[in-house]
Amino acid sequence: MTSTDDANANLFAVLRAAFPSNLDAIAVETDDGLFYSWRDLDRASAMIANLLDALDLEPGARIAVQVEKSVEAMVLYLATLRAGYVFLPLNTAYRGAEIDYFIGNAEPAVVVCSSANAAWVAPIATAAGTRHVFTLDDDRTGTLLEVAAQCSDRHTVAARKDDDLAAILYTSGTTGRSKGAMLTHRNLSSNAEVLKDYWGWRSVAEGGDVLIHALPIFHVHGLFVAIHGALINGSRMIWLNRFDPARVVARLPEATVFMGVPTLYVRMLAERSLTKKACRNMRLFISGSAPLLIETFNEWRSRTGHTILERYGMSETAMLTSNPYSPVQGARRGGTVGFPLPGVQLRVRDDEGEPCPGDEIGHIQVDGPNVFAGYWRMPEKTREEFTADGYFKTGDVGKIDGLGYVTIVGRSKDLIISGGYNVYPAEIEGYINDLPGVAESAIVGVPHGDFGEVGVAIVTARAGATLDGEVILAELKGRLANFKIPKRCFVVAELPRNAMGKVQKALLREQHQGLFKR
Ligand code: MLC
Ligand code: AMP
Repeated sequence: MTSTDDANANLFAVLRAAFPSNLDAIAVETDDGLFYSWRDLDRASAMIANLLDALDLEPGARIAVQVEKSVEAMVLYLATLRAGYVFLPLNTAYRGAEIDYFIGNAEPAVVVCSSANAAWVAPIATAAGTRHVFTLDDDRTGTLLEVAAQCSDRHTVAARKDDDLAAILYTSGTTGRSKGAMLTHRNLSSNAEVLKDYWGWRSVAEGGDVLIHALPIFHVHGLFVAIHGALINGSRMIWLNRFDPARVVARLPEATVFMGVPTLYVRMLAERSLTKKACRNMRLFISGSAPLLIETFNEWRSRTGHTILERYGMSETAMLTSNPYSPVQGARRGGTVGFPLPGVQLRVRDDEGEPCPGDEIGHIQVDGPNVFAGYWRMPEKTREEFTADGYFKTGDVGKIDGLGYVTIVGRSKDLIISGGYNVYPAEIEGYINDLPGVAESAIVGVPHGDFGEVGVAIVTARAGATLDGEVILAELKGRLANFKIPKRCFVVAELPRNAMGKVQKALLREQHQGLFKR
């Protein structure tokens, strides 16, 4: 629901209003046996919000956070919203050069990192002008909690308007450096409200839902779709700090909703304990962030009796489409991402920007209250990514059939999605090309049974130099997040090129597509 003039559009206020009336009920139960009530979430977020307020930060200050997953890390997110600042989550896999760029670009007033990383993160933050560095670990320790323990557990939610920023999510780019997608309170709350209805979340009076939360909380899927989904429905969460397929399957009988990227489903299918009986109380399995193979969709249905609901979204837009929840709206069709969500306008255009006739394939463009406010300090880039009439160019290629189902058939952006994480070849090629003896390189995505798709590097040497693929990969480790490291590296005499001199990535993909057969 969007706010009226006198209502507070702060997303925290929207989520807080949905807490159940019994604040002593359990809100989060961790897999290692800790219980947090709704009152705990309220009080702990108030304490951290008071800590932030006491720092006297400027309006719109960014709070950058690179910490291991924990309930306290989620509370830090809620506290940032509550105090009206801008949350900037960072993947825990990012290393020095990556963090240096994000902190330098976003200029956060506060950085929160794990104590294990503080020795290298704090100097980067200080050099970028960050005034406050705190630590937070996944065992409820760290300076953030020590200071917050001194703060009051009462806090008035900061008043924010629809278009005020709530979060910045960095997404890599096909060229150049990462861009910070600016998301407003309205972007996030409108999406949460729509999904609440669309996915049929059950109120406490209807028996309530229980979500198993097993995703990382530094991306849209785990941070927004899953956490907002549970909170805005007053639903309990079973919380795993790390995805462990056996533990998720063991907790399924107590749960009703699960969200995962396709790799999570593939790994759960490898568990013999995954049976119809284990899923007897489940209401809904949701998949997204990467294409779900039809084999996985079918195997899941025959093993569990449940049909996975696949949906499609992006950092810049939160959720865009979803297969139907209710059979009245239609069947859940494997291989499609369903219908545009209520309020989302989605269209398919050809290379010239003209409408694609019938169900022809073209570029997916979107508009709606969920579409972001632009890239942080990149007005030019923002302009390039929107059409003249205000639609965002997703970079995904797809089609809409006669019934309205959207299918994603590829991407116009040179992107590999590996286990739900985005890897941009241009970024990795840049690092490889800087290594001594390298003439040039190409990274292509090839099918992989576990991660869906993984990167493979094909490299050529400068005249007189001798290269070793294993040594190149070892060089990349430590500089780049581990999920970006190509799974194989081949040294070849030359890269195949077309008549225009462009590297033929399609040919390289074809040559290497059998490397990681299921
Ligand atoms: C880990 N590795 C990966 C990888 N994850 N490599 C490629 N792709 C990945 N996704 C590396 C590890 O560092 C390790 O390398 C080796 O691969 C084996 O790791 P593992 O132990 O099997 O990995 P694990 O820690 O279990 O992590 C796998 C995973 C994780 C699937 C649980 O990747 C994950 O949580 N993915 C979810 C991502 C997600 O939430 N995406 C949402 C984006 S939002 P080495 O060298 O150390 O041995 C979005 C919008 C939307 O896209 O629509 O939702
Ligand atoms: P991110 O930038 O990390 O938010 O990733 C967004 C991208 O993930 C989208 O542009 C799509 O390419 C991809 N994506 C998300 N959901 C799906 C899905 N269900 N099927 C295929 N691709 C998806």
